[in-house]
Amino acid sequence: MSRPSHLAFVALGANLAEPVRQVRAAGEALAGLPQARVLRMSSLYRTAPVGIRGQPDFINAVAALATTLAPHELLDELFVVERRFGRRRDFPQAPRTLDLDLLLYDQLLLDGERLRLPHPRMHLRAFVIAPLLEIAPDCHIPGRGSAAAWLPALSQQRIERLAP
Ligand code: PH2
Ligand code: MG
Ligand code: MG
Repeated sequence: MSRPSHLAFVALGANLAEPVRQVRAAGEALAGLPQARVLRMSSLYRTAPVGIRGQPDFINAVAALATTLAPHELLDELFVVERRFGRRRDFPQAPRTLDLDLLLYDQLLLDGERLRLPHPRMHLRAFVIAPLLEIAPDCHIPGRGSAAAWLPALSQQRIERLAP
């Protein structure tokens, strides 16, 4: 019997080594994941670093996936892609060639050691909410309400949509 399909949202981010190229290539890597299909990919956004100082701007995007993978299986696949892109974890929030964060998996609430869903800070980050709304304007964040309602509070965060 085939496994049911789930809707997952993944945030892509990079601020090292030609980040535009990294994020574009990461979108293609997501398309190559087993048991997952990219439904939508947002534009790329140039964004000021949040919560860290003295780092280059990021390139961010959000992808919507249909997947038959369970949340932890999907997380493992995202780590595989990060490693393939040369991600090292020197210290928390070190500059990165590629960061893939699982934001949402259906409307699942999860509070595990390895994985918390929804991503606990996603609603506070313009670099997540703006691309998310581009591909899912009606998106609801479990426990947080509509994603659109958070955007006005994030207007101080510098973010610029790049031309395709
Ligand atoms: N990721 C972080 C911390 N700060 N800032 C921006 N603009 N974009 C990111 O992807 C980002 C960040 C931790 O993963
Ligand atoms: Mg992150
Ligand atoms: Mg991460």
